[in-house]
Amino acid sequence: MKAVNKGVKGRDWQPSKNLPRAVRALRSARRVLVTMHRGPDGDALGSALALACALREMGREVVVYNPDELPYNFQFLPGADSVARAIAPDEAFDVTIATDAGAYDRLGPDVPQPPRRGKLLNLDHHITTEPFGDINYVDPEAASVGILAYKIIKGLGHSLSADAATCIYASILADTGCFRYSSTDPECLRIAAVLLEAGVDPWEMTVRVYEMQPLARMRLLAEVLQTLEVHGKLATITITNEMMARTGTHLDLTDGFINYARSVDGVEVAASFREPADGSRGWRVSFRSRGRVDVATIAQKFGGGGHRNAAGCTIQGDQASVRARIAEEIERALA
Ligand SMILES: [Mn+2]
Repeated sequence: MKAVNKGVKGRDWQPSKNLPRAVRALRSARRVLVTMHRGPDGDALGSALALACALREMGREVVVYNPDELPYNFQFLPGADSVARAIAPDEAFDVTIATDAGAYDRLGPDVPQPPRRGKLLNLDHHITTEPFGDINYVDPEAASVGILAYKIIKGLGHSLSADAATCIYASILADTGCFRYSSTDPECLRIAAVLLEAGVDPWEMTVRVYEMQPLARMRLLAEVLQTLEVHGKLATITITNEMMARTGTHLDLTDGFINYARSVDGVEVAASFREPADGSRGWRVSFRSRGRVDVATIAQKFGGGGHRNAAGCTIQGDQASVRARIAEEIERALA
């Protein structure tokens, strides 16, 4: 649900210079930690598992770590069943890879401090990402971080297994909305062709990712769509704790709801408001743009980040004031 950063000015990440640095670090590594942003999505998880698969095939010892629940529709990916929720305090690694993270503080709390984490390799494509790695292989024009994983596996001279290909394909599906968003480019389509040759079955992937939805998710969607409001070019939806309790769902099942708001004819920007769960830091606000408004810039004003057409942030306050602050920023951007 991401990208279209093409033409957006940002830091010059020099991905073609940093790819060989990433490959070199992994070539000499024996123990590798692979992690990703908390509350992982299909790209974060798919790109992490693709690298884990390939590195294990190459004889490396790999730990994949995320403290949070994995997205229900990507739990079938090879290696997802062995993602660790915690890391023992005495563990040490030669390289730690972070995929799709955007910022160091989006990683889980158990990522070891230096020197036990080894070289920190930041793999990302967020336009707003921070250069927190020892090596930052960042390409804001990459359709998904899985594309970067693909290039690293190739760079290591390893041939792509069906398992690694499946994980990369999942990451591309997740971040291009099944090859629909403007992040879809010739490069990801060419790589997708190679993934099919490596054994990926597109229909099977579609079924696993999109057509095995829990009934409770559909019930929740029906409730959330009742909250759809359209004011000019801005559409909003709201997800409350009560709705989730009533339908027996949890946050993990709301991914993609916001696209229904953006898909209304005439809407330029959609925002979704998730009520804070007990103990969380505030309202989780997600943004989607059709392309005219750069929502990454808006999210950044509230301490968040993302891509030009898909971004998010967390804001404290009551619902009315949070909505008013967001609406004001979006209306300014639309003007
Ligand atoms: Mn991504």
